[in-house]
Amino acid sequence: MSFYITTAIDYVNGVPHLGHAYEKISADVLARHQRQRGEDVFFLTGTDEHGEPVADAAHAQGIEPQALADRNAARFKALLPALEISNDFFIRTTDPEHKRRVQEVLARVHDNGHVYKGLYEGWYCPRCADFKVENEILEGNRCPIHEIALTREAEENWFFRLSTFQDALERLFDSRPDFVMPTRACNEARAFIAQGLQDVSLSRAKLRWGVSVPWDEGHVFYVWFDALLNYYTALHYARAGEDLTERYWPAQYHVIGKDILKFHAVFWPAMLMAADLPVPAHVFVHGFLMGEDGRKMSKSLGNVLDPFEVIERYGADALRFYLAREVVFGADGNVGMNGLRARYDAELANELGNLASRTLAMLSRYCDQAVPAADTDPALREDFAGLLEGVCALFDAAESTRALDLIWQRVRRLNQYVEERRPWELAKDEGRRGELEQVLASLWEGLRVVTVMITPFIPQSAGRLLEALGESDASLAAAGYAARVGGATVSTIPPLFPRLEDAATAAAQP
Ligand code: ME8
Repeated sequence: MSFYITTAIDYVNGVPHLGHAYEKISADVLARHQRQRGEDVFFLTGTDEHGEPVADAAHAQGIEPQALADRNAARFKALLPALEISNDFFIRTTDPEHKRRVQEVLARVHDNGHVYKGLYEGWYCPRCADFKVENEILEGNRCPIHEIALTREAEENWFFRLSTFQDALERLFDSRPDFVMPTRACNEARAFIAQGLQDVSLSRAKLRWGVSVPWDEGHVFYVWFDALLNYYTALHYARAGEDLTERYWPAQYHVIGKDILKFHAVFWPAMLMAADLPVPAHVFVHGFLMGEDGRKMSKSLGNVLDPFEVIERYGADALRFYLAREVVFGADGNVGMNGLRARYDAELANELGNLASRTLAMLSRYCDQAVPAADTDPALREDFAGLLEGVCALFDAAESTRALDLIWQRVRRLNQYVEERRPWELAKDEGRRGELEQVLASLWEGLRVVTVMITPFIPQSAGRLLEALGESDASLAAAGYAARVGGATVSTIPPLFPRLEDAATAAAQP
């Protein structure tokens, strides 16, 4: 089965921040899990480069929009490998292939009779690049998101007949209650539709920085339609000489933040229907990251979690793990350096790190690095029964935080098993050699299983650990807890998650 997953594409008027990193990591976890299941995955991310916010920011710096876009797109792109994001393509909406395809699709929408020319007048936020409807506007005609003063704008432009899709959208939401996930976001989208949909402006006459309207060259498309179409256009040119549309369209998940719900849950499916294209399976709406004090992160408040600082000090896996574990996917969460440090110490270093070094050390010391050929302990087998199915079922519902919790319960169970069975004592008694071998074989198998399953969250550490366990198969087909094991050769490795006081030294190592 094909599994196409996308993130929002980031505005290049600013530089990447933790919210951007969080979204890319969250989508990456889903993509990696599906690859482990053997699905045919395509994972797209990129940058949103047209529109007023970018043009304004460029002019404020005295440079051309393209120069600003080039500079900042490079920073967004560079963030991806640093976060171990496994995207298959990076789209920039200034790519000529994207622009051509946007024109083709929207010309079809025009030819299908869904656009008309009219006069638009309303309150406009240049930061959102969006007109605001009366009931959203804050006192003093301010933007509900940016709180800045809105400007009164009137211009002749092309309109998309969104209002005529009212019934079709209601039917879509009725027939597919999980079209927008989670439920809270779905309800919000439905409430927006229930208010009654107004037509939306599709083009801008004043702006030059955008994709020109093919049937009226004096206009450029409103940046949101250009941007939304990235999910579709990328498949046409992501692979040279190949069109991936048939293979991957429609997407399984568009992963987005809650501030851009209306565009993805309402405008986007209507636009696709207007272009005779199938709509995506799901729009998944994640929450917002806030500081540990519950306030929006800001440098002046000193509650910022800087992704680059975390990566440098603890590695990308620690950041990925912390965000996936701390912030329930689909809900808001408070994050910061204190919380990260606490989970790093307690969970990564003490629980998983310790389990790994103990298991590898005991197999080296007592078994000469060879995993004993033995039946695994039925008690552990029982504790692992249903784990794979449980993790997959949670991932099917995009509940990655709960999936991680299920895996983590087994990490804790394995540590408890070590304490219960005390292999170092068994090793003192030659008469209990069989027992020792069974305990170590069972531990090895448990550690192998959790490592395979946790790979999407901490890919680099999991890869190192699997290699040390002498087992290279990271597919989920290999993630069942076996009744009998043996034969692999383990090796010992430096701590996966060095203790904090050691972190600086470890970072200095090659
Ligand atoms: O909205 N916590 O771009 P963008 C979590 N270009 N997620 C956050 C966040 C936070 N504190 N702040 C932002 C745009 N995000 C458009 C998208 S898609 C066709 C066009 C998320 O750079 C935000 O919700 O403002 C969005 O999903 C993504 O980062 C990009 O935000």
